[in-house]
Amino acid sequence: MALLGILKYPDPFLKTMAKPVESVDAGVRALIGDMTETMYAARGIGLAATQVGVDKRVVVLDVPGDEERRERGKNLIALVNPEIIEASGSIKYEEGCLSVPGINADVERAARVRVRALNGEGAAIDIEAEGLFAIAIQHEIDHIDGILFIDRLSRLKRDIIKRKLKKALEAEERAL
Ligand code: GNR
Ligand code: NI
Repeated sequence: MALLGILKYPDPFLKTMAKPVESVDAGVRALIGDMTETMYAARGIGLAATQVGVDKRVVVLDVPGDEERRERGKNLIALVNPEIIEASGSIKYEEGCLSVPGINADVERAARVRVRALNGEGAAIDIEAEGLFAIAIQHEIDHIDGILFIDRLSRLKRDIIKRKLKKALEAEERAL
């Protein structure tokens, strides 16, 4: 397994619409393993292949439940070619993203989703999600569609965040 680099905004690759996986072969399983290791190293609850520069429809998630302490691997799941087949309700949650470091903002999404996908073994699965799990699934599917959570904010909020990110990037460049 290997740690992968996580692309950061404004890397243009983050806008890539990823391609469906044709078969969950050894290469895809290796990608899932590397993405899982990278997600844990970055202390994320999810990671999409697009964020590590791979244009395949693959995401990994490990979202802790309500009561349990964060136990690594307990809720680990890989989703290949995930599709939301039902969505209902609405929930607002303060999101963050490993590709947009230092920024948090409220995003409104469906409160419950039903998702069809292949798992890491290539088996068809159908899962129902709510709460933070549902939010994270939608956030990751957005990534493989080339969408960042800041793209879901109002124009005004997005522009303020973009200005802040641009200033942070310039300060970083001056420090070099
Ligand atoms: O680690 C993450 N936490 C998070 C919190 C609220 C909503 C979405 C997320 S996903 C994020 C990791 C990430 O950027 N995945 O793409
Ligand atoms: Ni993200």
